[in-house]
Amino acid sequence: MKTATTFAPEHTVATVCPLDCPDSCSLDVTVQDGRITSIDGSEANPVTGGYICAKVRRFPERLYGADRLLYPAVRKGPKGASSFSRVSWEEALELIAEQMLQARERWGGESILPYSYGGSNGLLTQDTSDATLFRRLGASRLARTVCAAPTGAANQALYGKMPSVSYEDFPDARLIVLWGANPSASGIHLVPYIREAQRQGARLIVIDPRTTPLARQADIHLRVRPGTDLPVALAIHWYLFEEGLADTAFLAAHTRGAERLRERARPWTFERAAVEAGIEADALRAAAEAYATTSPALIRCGWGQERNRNGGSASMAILALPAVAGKFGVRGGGYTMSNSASWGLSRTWIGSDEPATRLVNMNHLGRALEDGVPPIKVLFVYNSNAAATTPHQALVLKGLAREDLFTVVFEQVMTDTARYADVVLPATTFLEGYEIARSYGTIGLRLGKPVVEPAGEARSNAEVFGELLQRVGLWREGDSTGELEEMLDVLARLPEPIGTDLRERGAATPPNGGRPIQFHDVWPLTPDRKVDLFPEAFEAEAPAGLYGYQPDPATAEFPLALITPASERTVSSTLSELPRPEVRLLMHPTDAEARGLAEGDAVRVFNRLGDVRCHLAVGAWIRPGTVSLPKGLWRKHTANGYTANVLCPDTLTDLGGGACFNDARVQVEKISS
Ligand SMILES: Nc1nc2c(c(=O)[nH]1)N[C@H]1C(S)=C(S)[C@@H](COP(=O)(O)OP(=O)(O)OC[C@H]3O[C@@H](n4cnc5c(=O)[nH]c(N)nc54)[C@H](O)[C@@H]3O)O[C@H]1N2
Ligand SMILES: Nc1nc2c(c(=O)[nH]1)N[C@H]1C(S)=C(S)[C@@H](COP(=O)(O)OP(=O)(O)OC[C@H]3O[C@@H](n4cnc5c(=O)[nH]c(N)nc54)[C@H](O)[C@@H]3O)O[C@H]1N2
Ligand code: SF4
Ligand SMILES: [Mo]
Repeated sequence: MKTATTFAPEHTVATVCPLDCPDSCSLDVTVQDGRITSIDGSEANPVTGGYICAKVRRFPERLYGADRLLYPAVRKGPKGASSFSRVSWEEALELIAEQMLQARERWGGESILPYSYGGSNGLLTQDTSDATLFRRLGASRLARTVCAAPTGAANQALYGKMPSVSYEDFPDARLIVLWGANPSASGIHLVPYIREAQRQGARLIVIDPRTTPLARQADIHLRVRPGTDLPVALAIHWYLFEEGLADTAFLAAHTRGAERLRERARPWTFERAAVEAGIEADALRAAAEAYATTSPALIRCGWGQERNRNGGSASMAILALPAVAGKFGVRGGGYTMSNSASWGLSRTWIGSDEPATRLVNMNHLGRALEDGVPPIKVLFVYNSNAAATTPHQALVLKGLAREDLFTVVFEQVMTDTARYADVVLPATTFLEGYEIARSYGTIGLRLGKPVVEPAGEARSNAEVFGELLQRVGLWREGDSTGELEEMLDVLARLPEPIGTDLRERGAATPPNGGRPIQFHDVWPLTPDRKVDLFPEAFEAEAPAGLYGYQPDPATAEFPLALITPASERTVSSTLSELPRPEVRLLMHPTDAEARGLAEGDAVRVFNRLGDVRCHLAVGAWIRPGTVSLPKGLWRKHTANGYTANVLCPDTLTDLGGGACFNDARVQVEKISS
């Protein structure tokens, strides 16, 4: 089926950006002679407001670049050498079907592991026919935990993922707390709303180990040591409770567990928390006072604070603050967390029931490939660049190099993971197919449509998984075939009027105009409709108990915390194929001086898991004791072919089984370049 129709020589097509970014921009895409010449923001979505990020403006370079995968291919050289011969789709799919069936026959369905995460991040390209295929095969299941597992668990346990404050309501806040979030890179359309609030007199508090662009504009910047948000948040709770500033009426009416939270907060005086976090106790007190005494007060909770051993309890303690301080019920008050659950959609379109097969935590990909029982014999990677984005990279690469592993990588470009494939399959981008984009910053649901014909022989996920279902003999009457049919099928299964709105207008109308006031328009979706400030079920799961603090893993040998924040050049590792300025490790001047290092030095960043070789940038915009490399690098970006993930442990967060990327502790030394 051809997806795009024949167009006039130059015209503009309206669509939406579905990438893993909270903003979900509406786009105007200009096409000339069947090729995209430019991509810009449109006014269709007021939050987009006619502008987009530089990353997606460059997307045509991905579409038509040298790294784009155009044909199916099979490996001809050693694993990882990126040497392939072109084959037909027929041959490629037949080979994959045969390998999956053989593995299932010999080792059981669990020897097949599907691996996927962000990708195009919409409702069509994941958890549709792919889920049907792997469920019917009885494949191992994947716990999607590289991101948002701890914040998701916290938000679910406390509030049942109640819809949260949308960007448009930030100007109503008199105090904004940006906690582990850097919208200047990771969701740029929030920034003007924060600036507008500031123009109207709002104060800004930023809690981040780096002096981010908004930290520079903040009234208070708590430059915390990574992983110490839990003591900081608990100290604010303790202050609220002890000073009589907790909203006792709200707590009595709408919450349970407040006393248990209060108990756990008790040890955390400002002084003690400040020592742990490496900040001034007075600054912490000032932040707590401002929060307690200002309304509307709004916390934008990001993901920076979740990626460590305390990430679950920390996120929980942060999200509990507006309940204890009584900040709900007014526009511009409450919290903002992921809004992806705010439509209340359950994926009823996945046909088959989920089997109770082995569940592999995706942060343990390396371990699973090393010693899984039964062994993993077929790895099917799509919507992910696992070799670059998963912790304990050395173990992941070792697993991918296994001669007895059959790896399929279904991708748009030749990523670090695709290089290890036995079969590579070319995928369409969101500009060449349909997608249902669900925003997670604002509350939005929009239909993306094909703007141009697929490049080369690229196919959509729906087509490929649909065809594989047939080839393994698991296709059933009623299963959709092809992308258009799958899209219509999903639209038909969405609750009305969402499906009709998307079909007819390309956008669904969100409840409450997309701007819910928490505890006025929306309420917790917990079983008893109350905020559960002490979700008992987690008490046993968390190694130090709920709200229990696990100390910094730094040692004398590896004293520096390595963090990997989102960069403005990529979305995760998507677009990393494009040229960028040389990547450097950022270090504070005092740390550089202590090691006799200077700007531009060739350095080795190392710990027991591996090392990264690159050059050094020295700057005071990171706190002492912490160093930083950008998230989303590819192996080509460093001198020795490893990214930060070679230094990141595959340990899990206290709650939710999330990734501990920011628990990497390292040392840095000079090398002769
Ligand atoms: N341009 C761009 N946009 C993106 C992405 C991208 O890669 N590039 N990724 C997308 C995805 S997948 C996600 S999940 C979101 C992430 O969105 P954000 O959470 O905003 O991004 P991060 O850079 O992961 O983390 C935010 C900040 O947390 C700080 N930080 C690190 N460790 C800690 C800590 O222990 N405590 C505190 N308080 N702060 C800490 C970092 O310095 C950083 O400035 O962004 C999305 N948007
Ligand atoms: N060290 C460190 N590592 C991190 C993080 C960190 O902060 N520090 N952040 C983590 C976070 S927040 C996240 S979300 C993960 C993201 O990790 P990944 O999910 O691996 O994200 P990407 O690197 O963006 O890879 C997505 C891939 O899907 C492909 N793709 C896009 N659309 C489609 C499609 O329709 N079909 C198919 N078949 N493929 C498609 C893209 O080309 C891209 O290569 O990374 C995590 N890794
Ligand atoms: S990546 Fe984010 S900011 Fe950029 S176009 Fe997509 S939704 Fe907008
Ligand atoms: Mo993410």
